Amino acid sequence: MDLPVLSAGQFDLIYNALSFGIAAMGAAFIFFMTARTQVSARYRPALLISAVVVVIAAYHYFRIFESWGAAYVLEGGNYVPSGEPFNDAYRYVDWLLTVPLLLVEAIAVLALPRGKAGSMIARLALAATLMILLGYPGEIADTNGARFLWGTLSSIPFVYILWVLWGELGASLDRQPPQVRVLVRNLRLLLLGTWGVYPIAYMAPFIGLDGAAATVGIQLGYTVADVLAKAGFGLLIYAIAREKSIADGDDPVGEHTAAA
Ligand code: RET
Repeated sequence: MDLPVLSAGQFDLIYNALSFGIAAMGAAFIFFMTARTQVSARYRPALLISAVVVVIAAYHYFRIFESWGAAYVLEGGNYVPSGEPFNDAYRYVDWLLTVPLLLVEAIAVLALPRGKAGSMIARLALAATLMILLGYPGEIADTNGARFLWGTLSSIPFVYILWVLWGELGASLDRQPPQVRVLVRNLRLLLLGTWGVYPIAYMAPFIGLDGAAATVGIQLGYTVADVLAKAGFGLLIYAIAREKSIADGDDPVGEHTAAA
């Protein structure tokens, strides 16, 4: 899409949201790396994956932030396109790398037998790749018609992923220790609530928003959803890993096992 002219407020909103994205992902990286010692060895890989996801995101947010700054110049109180393109591909490359990793984390929580987990990861990762690759041509399309077509195609694997995860996370509740159940329920809601924001933000141009408002809606929506889907999701995974360590009688911090 061609970049629209933005008011100073609109430009700054996105500028600050992207800057917040860098800070949030960077801080989450430090947290996940240090929190690894608070869960038993079984759950450390999950925290490492969270750390990898947010560090990949911190890098991409830095690149998106730089690209956003270069794409506009201040002219007469408004921000007008500088002629340098804004590179939205950073987001899609980020998703290509991070969404499969998030799926691995979600599936790890299910505590499935090894063989079943492997095949589910393969199917969902393939669907996620299709979802992202089909969405990109729509993101950069010049017409709303093309945007709609690619968006619809991308929604097919999207619905499939959420359908499978929602069902499997629900079915796993019986296998979880009681104090973990509420966390897994919250994880399921967070998943649906944050993943659902992406297609809604993508649809901004269809719901009557003009060029400037649509651009702001898309960028703000993706950024908020990314912070919650990556850092927020990782925090819940951490909480689950911590509770499971305690339930397994293997709390490395010692507070709970000492009393037992
Ligand atoms: C697109 C295109 C329009 C249709 C749909 C989309 C879905 C994107 C999603 C992205 C999720 C990203 C995550 C990143 C976290 O690291 C591609 C916008 C359905 C669901 C979870």
